[in-house]
Amino acid sequence: MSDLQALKEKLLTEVTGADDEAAIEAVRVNALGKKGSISELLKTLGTMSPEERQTRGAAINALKTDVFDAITARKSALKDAAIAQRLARETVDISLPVRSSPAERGRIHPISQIIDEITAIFADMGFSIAEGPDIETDYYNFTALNFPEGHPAREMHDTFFFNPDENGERKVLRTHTSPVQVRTMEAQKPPIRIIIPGKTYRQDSDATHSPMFHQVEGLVVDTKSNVANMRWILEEFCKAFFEVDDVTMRFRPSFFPFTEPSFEVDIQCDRSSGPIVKFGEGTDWMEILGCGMVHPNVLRAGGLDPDVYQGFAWGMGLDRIAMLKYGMPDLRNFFDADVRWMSHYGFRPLDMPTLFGGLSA
Ligand code: 2NM
Repeated sequence: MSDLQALKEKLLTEVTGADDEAAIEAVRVNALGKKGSISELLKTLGTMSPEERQTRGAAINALKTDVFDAITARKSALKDAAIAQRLARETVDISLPVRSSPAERGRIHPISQIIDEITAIFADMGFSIAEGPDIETDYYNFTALNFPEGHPAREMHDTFFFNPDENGERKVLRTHTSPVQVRTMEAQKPPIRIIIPGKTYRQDSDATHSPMFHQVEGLVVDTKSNVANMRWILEEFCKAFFEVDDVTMRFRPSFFPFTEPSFEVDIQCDRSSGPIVKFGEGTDWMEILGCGMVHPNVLRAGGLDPDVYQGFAWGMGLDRIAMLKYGMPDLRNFFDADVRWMSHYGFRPLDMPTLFGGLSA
């Protein structure tokens, strides 16, 4: 076998043996590159006699063409194979469900949900939302609300007091949202129809009490506001909030410094069927809110003449109501920031409570 024949067989074996694009490129460089075996042979053409060039020269050129064609064919086959392999590897199953977006996975805390529900109900009755600071002065938290200086209720409320400032003034964490009512009366003329959702603070901590809790209070002031108006509003609220057609309510006489007369309101319910209470009917009563006609001293503190204006107000704690409405057994879970609890008890962010679309459906 001639040396050219032997080289051809060696190179063609290498071509067949190259099993990826890098390997075939290496074969090409070794044969046809600047210092490749065939390139070296081609360099000898110049030293040949014309006869030799006709036979051996033609044979070298034929070898070059055969090897080049073999490399080109192998290269293109390997390239096709690489593409086919990649297509197989990167196959996407478009029938798989889409992974949910953060906006779909996020959850609304039950307290935020309750506030949104209550806001939707009162907004429908023409109420606005009012807000105020969590850190209050003694004046707005107590004095303006008809708690006299030294009145035991100031201590009864288990208030969180700040250290006195340079003027000797002792700020408090508000024990109710009622200071906002006084601020609103100072700032705007009647008719006033507001609700005030917000955080409130008292020194109290167990399975049903947290030192930070939530309230919604309401205030209506006009020239002829009366207990009958208040009763209707609270009844409409309860029907909408507990999502029932009828509620039986009971108004018991009570006492608050800021209202006279004052009432505690119970709603009829049925606790016989487990942790989720049925509201509106049954044989049990459950206290849900306090209310009353705004005391003349409070109207005066708000800059209103009690001979011209009368008002009624109410307040309810949200945390216990949320526990009962949604069957959550322990209040402390509300503030644990536990994602598992939130994904179970939380609400979908795009299901906003409305009266026409359903509050908590
Ligand atoms: C309650 C119960 C009864 C109340 C009264 C006032 C104000 F400032 F207008 F006088 N705001 N909130 C009130 C009345 C709050 O919570 C149980």
